[in-house]
Amino acid sequence: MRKIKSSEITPEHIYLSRRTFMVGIGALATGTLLGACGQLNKQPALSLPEPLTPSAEADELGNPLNSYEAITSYNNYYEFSTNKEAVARLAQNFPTAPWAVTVGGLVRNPKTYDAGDLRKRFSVEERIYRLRCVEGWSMVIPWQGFPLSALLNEVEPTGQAKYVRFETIYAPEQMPGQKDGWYSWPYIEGLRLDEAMNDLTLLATGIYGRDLLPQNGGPIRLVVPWKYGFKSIKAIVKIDLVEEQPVSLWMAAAAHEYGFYANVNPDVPHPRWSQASERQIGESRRRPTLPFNGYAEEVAHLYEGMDLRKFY
Ligand SMILES: Nc1nc2c(c(=O)[nH]1)N[C@H]1C(S)=C(S)[C@@H](COP(=O)(O)O)O[C@H]1N2
Ligand SMILES: [Mo]
Repeated sequence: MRKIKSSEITPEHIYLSRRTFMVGIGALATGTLLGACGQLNKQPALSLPEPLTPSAEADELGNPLNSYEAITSYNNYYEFSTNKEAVARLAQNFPTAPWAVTVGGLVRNPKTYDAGDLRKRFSVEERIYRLRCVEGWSMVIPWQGFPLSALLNEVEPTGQAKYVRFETIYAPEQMPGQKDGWYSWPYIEGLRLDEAMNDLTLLATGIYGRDLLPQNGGPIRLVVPWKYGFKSIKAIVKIDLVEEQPVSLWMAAAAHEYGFYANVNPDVPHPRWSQASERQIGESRRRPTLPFNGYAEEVAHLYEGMDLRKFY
């Protein structure tokens, strides 16, 4: 895979001049250090499990799958680092078992599951999905997982439940990024109940036939393929059915830049950059971004009558 130049991407986190300044200085200092002692080249490659062969080599639109190596080495996971290429190493010893996932709130059958049991309880299938990051890059990933609707049907949301709220583990001793006071940890995300019940919405437990590695949000994470990647929250420990629209970590940090709905939409630019095109990691050309990331047929009906500009 071609190395990604940092100049090609617009980091999600640079929205504040103070922060831009600090990140700039940090990058400079690191660059000098690396230049002086060539540290980067000395680091041994992380050992990865052997990926299993997926059912297809491309998604339904013909886009090639990204390699297991690419998917597991270029990650957004602010609990570990804002440097995508540093996440895998920093997360490599993060313990993903045992792992409790508590499902509660406005449900008839609240329950705490072990993540390992979840994959036995619900039938895990392969789903090849495009992942589109709000920063303008994308990947095609063969996930293993089960529809979130299967879990929700088991806990039975009450008539009062309107939204689903997801919470990532809070473990600052193991996740150095959670000591960064700029963000309101833990990471929170949310979906409207009908979005959560849509068949595309997946709780993922694996990639390329292997258990999710920590850098990809192991042991269990959400995947909502028609929304920008930040909605696909990693390392989930809590799922609550609620009446009010949840406030996500990104809305708390910069509501005007990261809306609740965050449906992939080429016609609505991010306040600081266009969303009209994207680059699939591993390629150099840019391709046009598709409405709802190419899943309009499955999900556009969820937003009928809504002003999709307003609900960015
Ligand atoms: N808890 C948590 N979940 C997260 C993030 C994060 O920083 N923390 N980053 C999000 C973003 S911005 C993207 S693009 C995807 C990236 O998933 P990947 O690293 O598996 O490709 O995870 C999302 N889920
Ligand atoms: Mo992202």
